[in-house]
Amino acid sequence: MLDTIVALATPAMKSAIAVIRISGEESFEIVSKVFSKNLSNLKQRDVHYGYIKDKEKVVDEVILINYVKPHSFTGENSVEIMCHGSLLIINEIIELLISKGARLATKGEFSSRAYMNGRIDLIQAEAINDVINATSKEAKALSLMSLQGKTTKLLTPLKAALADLLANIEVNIDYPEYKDIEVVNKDKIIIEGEKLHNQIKKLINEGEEGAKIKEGINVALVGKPNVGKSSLLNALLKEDKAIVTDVAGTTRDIVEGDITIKGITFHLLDTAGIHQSEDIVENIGINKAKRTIDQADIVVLILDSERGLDQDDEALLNDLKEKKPLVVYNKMDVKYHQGAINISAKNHQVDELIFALMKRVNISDESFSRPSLNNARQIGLLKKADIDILKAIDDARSDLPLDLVSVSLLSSYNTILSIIGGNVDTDLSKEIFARFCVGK
Ligand SMILES: Nc1nc2c(ncn2[C@@H]2O[C@H](COP(=O)(O)OP(=O)(O)OP(=O)(O)O)[C@@H](O)[C@H]2O)c(=O)[nH]1
Ligand SMILES: [Mg+2]
Repeated sequence: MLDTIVALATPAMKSAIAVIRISGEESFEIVSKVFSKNLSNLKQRDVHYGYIKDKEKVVDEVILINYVKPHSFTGENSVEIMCHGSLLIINEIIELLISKGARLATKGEFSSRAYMNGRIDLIQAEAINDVINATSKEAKALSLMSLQGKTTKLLTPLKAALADLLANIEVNIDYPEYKDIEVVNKDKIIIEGEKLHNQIKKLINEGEEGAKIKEGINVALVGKPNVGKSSLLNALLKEDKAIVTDVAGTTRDIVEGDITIKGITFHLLDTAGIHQSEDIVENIGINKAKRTIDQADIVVLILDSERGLDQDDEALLNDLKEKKPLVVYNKMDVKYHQGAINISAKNHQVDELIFALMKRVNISDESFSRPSLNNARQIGLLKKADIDILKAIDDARSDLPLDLVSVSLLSSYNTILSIIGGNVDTDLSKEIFARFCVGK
């Protein structure tokens, strides 16, 4: 039997109400030992009013809800105690519950129990965190779709098509006498394989779009010293965050800030001016800037309109070639460069850059309202599943025997399943038996 666990579900700070959560087989018994009412024999969900007591001493007046398994978040008997939000009271109640047999929950343990008890799949478990951590309402909306199971459903047709194909191959090999069965040959595998490959590719593309909305875009502001990188950061943030001076080499550390435009969060990273320097401290900053460039999704290379392109700019342009930087002329109040992106950071005129950034991100409107498999784990597994499908198509083209081709298909199926977190063995046999009366 698993331990009964307890944890504070609301932030550990002073508030009007706090919620303490208990889950596990003995939840009702343990809470009954400290509550003014006996909950041991409860058969359905209910709300109770009463007192938490330490022997005869009243600790707090509370409302609690009991959930009877399997109808709770974790799938176990659970109790939520709503007490007054004083840290003293919260600690006293939790300590009391521990003294009566509960154990402090580890991080994510309630969700992991929900997953183990089949209340949620892995995609939903990940979504819980994403909903809590979302920094824009668009990102939250996407995560909420995953939590509601809409994202999991994206995999249903893929799973079914793969299971169909696998089941057909299996039956063709093992039960050749079975007459009703569709013949699976090399051509069929190639045709079905291509369809699967296209479906997965679409999911990957949509996932990558969703990831941009959910995770945001890292934008590095780079350039030689004094071109106005920090001024640009401040203008975009509409805040005096970074130090701006006319001394070259002002910025040393990375200065960060977020802006959200039309639902897309940009993580802006102001960097040290890059040039040949003898200064030890400045060089540390320049190295940090170079690392920031490597990790950026978009690099904005800022040039000084007045000074024009010089050797330092040319060197940077050359180093950044692979990153395809957005090249921006700052200080347009001094000089305007026709045909280029012009801004004036100092005067907060940055529209042309914002327009170019949005164009570069290029997210379709549907991406905001469409469920997608959009975290690194999900996208990585989709890519792995795709590689196996392509291998199966290749194997079929090379006339490999069906049972060998099906090895890659099965691997792809298992990978798809592991995105949801299903049990591979039972799942495929269930799929097969659902389709055929083999072995009846
Ligand atoms: N005329 C004009 N001056 C600007 C503009 N933007 C920035 N400056 C000036 O350029 C100088 C350098 O600005 P910063 O923002 O500190 O430049 P930086 O690129 O961050 O410089 P480092 O941190 O030293 O690499 C300051 O004197 C700014 O006031 C602009 O749009 N027009
Ligand atoms: Mg600076």
